Amino acid sequence: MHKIISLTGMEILDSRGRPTVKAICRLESGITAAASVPSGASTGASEALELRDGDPSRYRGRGCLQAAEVINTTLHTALSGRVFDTQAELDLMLIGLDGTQNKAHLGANTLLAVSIAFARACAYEQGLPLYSIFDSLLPGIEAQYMPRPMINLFSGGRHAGGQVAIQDVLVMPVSTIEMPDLLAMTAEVYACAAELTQERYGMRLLRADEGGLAPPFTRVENMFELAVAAIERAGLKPGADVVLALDIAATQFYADGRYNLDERRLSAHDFIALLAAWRRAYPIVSIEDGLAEDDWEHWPSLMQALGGDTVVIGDDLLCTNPSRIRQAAETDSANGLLLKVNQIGTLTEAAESCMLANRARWKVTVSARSGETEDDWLADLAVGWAADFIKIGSITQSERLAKYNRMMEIEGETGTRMAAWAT
Ligand code: 2PG
Ligand code: MG
Repeated sequence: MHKIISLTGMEILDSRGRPTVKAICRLESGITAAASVPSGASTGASEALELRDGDPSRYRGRGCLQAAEVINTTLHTALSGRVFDTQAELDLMLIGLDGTQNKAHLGANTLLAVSIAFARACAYEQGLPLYSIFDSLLPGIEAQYMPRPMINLFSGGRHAGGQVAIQDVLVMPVSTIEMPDLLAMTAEVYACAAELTQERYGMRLLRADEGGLAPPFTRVENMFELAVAAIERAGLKPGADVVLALDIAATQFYADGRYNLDERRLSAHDFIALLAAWRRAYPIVSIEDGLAEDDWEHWPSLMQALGGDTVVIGDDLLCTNPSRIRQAAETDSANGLLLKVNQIGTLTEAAESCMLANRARWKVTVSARSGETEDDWLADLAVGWAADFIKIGSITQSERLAKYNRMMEIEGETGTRMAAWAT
């Protein structure tokens, strides 16, 4: 039983210097907890909507003063003085108060900030770590292992000004089961990649939104070659010590039925063949958004070509939305869910998405957004929901490191390790 006494909203700034929302939840016991929400750049068309002010004279329309006001007035008035036994009770009330399919009325940013602030307040009240509270939202899920991080190395697309079409090349150290080793290996690969960038492109380092490196690659393949070279320079073996994961974010370069990659204009069929060729040529283990979000017709072919030995992840395709996940499972369009809680707007709905992915025996990757805050709840969520992977961004910049550091804390506290990597 948790009685809310007050809700407070604030506009704060995210890692891109753009406004986002923080909520503070106070319970009758005097316990107070806050939570901040992130925001994407390569957003899926089916994502729940953020409430933004739209006043062009302030943050180019991106202000969140109205969102803060919704928490201070509408949500505070409706929820304070009420008792909630479970997170689901609170979330259902938030969903009901909004009353739309895509949170267009009150905003997914306001609702999620309150949803998570309440979860954290409940954790404090019971003297439990936040991951235990998240764990209790998904009954039957035992967090046996820590999620394995896939870590941003190079960026293009919407995260780096579009110098190359593909959005992210990530590295995933696999020859360790401990976070401190994994981060040390990644730091070395990142340092080697930075040196190589300087040698080959003769430029000072430019960082993308998630802290990845963003040299002026002229072809997509240069990204993979440089990633492999960086792994080798770090004294590690590509494929055995460190593997690659890709976020193609294909929606961003799809138009009129064609995938427009540098000078290439490919049909879905040819693009799938190209992805399969990359998969053979480089140590790639997972491919996210390999096709556009509405190219449902071709996702089953992508799965047939790659699904046997590759995690075929839907991000914009699925938008953490239970109905899209059901559709993808029925049509065998993916075998991996990218789970971003703010794509749907409450913890309870995201938990349903996670449960559906588990039921379909998919791999689950809990993911940050390209615009993040210093809040670290994402690490607890990934652990509590027993995700296979966690995607936070590069190992630079405090909005990312807050989560990596929290992962190390949880590993230390619980003694849980990552599952040994099976090839
Ligand atoms: C993605 C995310 C995180 P954004 O596409 O997976 O990398 O990006 O938050 O911009 O949607
Ligand atoms: Mg993505």
